[in-house]
Amino acid sequence: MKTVLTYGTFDLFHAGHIRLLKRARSLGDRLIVGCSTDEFNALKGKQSVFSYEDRALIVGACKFVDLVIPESSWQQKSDDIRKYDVDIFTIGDDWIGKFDHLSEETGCAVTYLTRTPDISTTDVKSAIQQLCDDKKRSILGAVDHLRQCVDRL
Ligand code: C2G
Repeated sequence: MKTVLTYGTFDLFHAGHIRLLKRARSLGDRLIVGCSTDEFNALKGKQSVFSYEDRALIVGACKFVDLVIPESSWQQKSDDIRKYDVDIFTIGDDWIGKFDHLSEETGCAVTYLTRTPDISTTDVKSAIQQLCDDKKRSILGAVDHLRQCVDRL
């Protein structure tokens, strides 16, 4: 039984997250995912749309995921690797090299998976913001048109 471990925020769950979890799971027989708590995200300078409870629920419902644990500190990785007897630590290559030290510390393999291009939670947030701005502009345009009509009465 090969155990794989990865971590992430997984906010506004998207295809990039799914592809990462699918490939991570294919490296072994069970996949454990450390989902960042809201407090830890604050430390990372991130604020999620969905709460930790909701993000953990969504990640846990993914068929590639066998167990979700809270991620509340940078230091917990080597403890988690020992606690869950992890064989492989993996994460997207936007973190390349950042966790190599875990293999020296724990003996587990460390591998980075290529990120899915052209999709990110930040992009999803900007797209939603754009939709809101467009809607607001059209409403303001309509109000302005109505005001002109009233002025002509
Ligand atoms: N990811 C990906 N392709 C994307 C977006 C994300 O493969 N287009 C991967 C990331 O590389 C990461 C995982 O999906 O492995 C989760 O991404 P985030 O939610 O952005 O996680 P992050 O905030 O980077 O947290 O201790 C490590 C941190 O918890 C990582």
